[in-house]
Amino acid sequence: ELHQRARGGLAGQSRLVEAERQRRGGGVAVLLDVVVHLRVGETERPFSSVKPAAVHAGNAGAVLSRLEGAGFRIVALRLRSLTRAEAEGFYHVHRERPFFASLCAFMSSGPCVTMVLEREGAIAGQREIMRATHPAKAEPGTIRKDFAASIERNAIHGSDAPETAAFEIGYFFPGVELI
Ligand code: FUP
Repeated sequence: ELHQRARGGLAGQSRLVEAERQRRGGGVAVLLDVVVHLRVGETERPFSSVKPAAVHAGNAGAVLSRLEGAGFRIVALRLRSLTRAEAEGFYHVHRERPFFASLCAFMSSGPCVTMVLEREGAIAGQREIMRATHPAKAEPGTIRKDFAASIERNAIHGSDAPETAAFEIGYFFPGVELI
């Protein structure tokens, strides 16, 4: 059911691109396809989430401030507590890993601040400002170095590719029209 939801999000994105193409007039469809894709390529929209330990510690505002300070615009925002099943669905690529059960227990232990961000080069940019998965390996001034307690409680999640961004946005903001 959770993957159905995510697929709905993907279909929604395709519908938006199609609607934009129609709005601009179907006659020069091929050229417009190129324009639409170039535009999407310039400004990216990754999913982002401040994880429960960082929210619990009162660092959500500071993390958002770092993101905004680095030029990210918040285009969707929701505080939400994940059920265990939702956490498992979100991290399903890691289901065979030894840390999976502990990670999902942690991710469903309290509210997350879930977001969609926007910026040019936002996917690589967010990975840069988050830095290494393990906070001990991250440089000072990065979010994980400054706000994370451990590799599991590492303060923030950020999409690592356009495909994962589409899946994650569909998963957390199903049916939401992003402005
Ligand atoms: P990242 O994309 O940096 O969030 O890292 P991964 O996709 O590799 O891992 C996803 C999450 O699994 C991490 F945020 C934290 C958790 N994890 C562990 O708890 N232990 C590990 O050894 C590796 C990852």
